Amino acid sequence: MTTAISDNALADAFRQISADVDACFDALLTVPDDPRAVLFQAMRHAAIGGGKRVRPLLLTSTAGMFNVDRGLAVRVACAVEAIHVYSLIHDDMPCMDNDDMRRGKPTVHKAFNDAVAVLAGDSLHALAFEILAGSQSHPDPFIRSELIYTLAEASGPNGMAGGQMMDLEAEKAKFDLPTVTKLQRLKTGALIAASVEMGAILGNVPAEGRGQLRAYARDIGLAFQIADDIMDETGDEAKAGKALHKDAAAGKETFLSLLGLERAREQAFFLVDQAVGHLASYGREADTLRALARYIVERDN
Ligand code: GRG
Repeated sequence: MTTAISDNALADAFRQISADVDACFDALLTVPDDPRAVLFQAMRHAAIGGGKRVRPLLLTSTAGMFNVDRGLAVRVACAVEAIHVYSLIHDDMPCMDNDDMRRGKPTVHKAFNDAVAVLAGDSLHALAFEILAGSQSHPDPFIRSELIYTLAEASGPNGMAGGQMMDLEAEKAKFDLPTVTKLQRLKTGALIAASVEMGAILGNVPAEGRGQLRAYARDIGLAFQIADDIMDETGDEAKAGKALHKDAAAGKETFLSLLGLERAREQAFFLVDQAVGHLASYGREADTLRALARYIVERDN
C-alpha cells in the first residue's frame, strides 16, 4: 500500500525547490551595469524570494519519478515559474486586478512603475522559452521542442491567457458552473497540468503513457482553484501575502458563489481523492505527488 510522504518531508521538499529556483533565477538574472538594470531588478523582485513554488515542485517531483537529472528538471521548472510570475505581474496591474501586494511584497508596478511591470512580465515570458530552447535544459532537441510546445499551449489563448480573458468577461456576464469550470481549467489548471506533463516529457514517458498523470493534474488543478476561491472568502490576508475578498467585490461567479462553502470544500476533497486514485499504478516514487494533492487543498496561502 502506498502513502503520501509526511508533512515534514513535504516541507523539506518545498524548502529545497524554493532554494533551487531562487538560485536558478539568481544566475539567469544577473543585473547588468547599463540602463537595463531596472528591468532586471524588477524581474528579480518578482521571481526571487517568494511564492510557494507549487508548479516547480510538481514538475521536479514528476520528473523524479522517472529518474531525471535534478539539475535539468529544476531548470525546466524555472521556465514554468517564469511564465507564472509574468502572469502575476500583469494580473496585478491597474488594467487587470489592480493589486498592491503579492507574495507579501509590493507588486512590481507599485515597487517600480507600470511600464517597468509590463516589460518585466514580457521579459519573463520570453525568458521561459529561452530557457527551454537552450541545450542546457535537455540535450535532445525533440524533447526541448515538446517542452516548448507544451508550455506555449498552456500559456496562450488555449490556456492561461484565454482563461484570464474569460475571467475579465466574468465581471460582465453571470457564468454558470460549466463555464466557470472551463475558465478555471484554462486560467489556473493549464499551467499546473503543463508542470506535470513537462516532468513526464523530461522522463521520456510517451504521450500514450501519460494518461494517469494527466488525470491527476486535471483534478488537482481544479482543486487548487476551489481552494483559492475558499481562501479568497475565508482566508487571512497576512498569511496569503495578497489582498483577499476580491471575487465577491467584483461580482464574479466562483465555485464558492455557485456551490456554497460546504459543497465547494467537499468537491475539493473529492477531487483530491480522485487525483490520488489516478496514481494507483505507481509506487512510492509518486508519494510526493500524493502529498502535494492534499497540500493543495489544505494550504492557507
Ligand atoms: C495576465 C495572462 C495573465 C494571466 C493571469 C495567474 C493569473 C492569470 C492570475 C492570478 C490571479 C489569481 C489569484 C489566480 C488564481 C490562482 C492562482 C494562479 C493563484 C496564484 O498562484 P499560487 O497560489 O501563487 O501558486 P504563488 O505566489 O504561491 O506562486
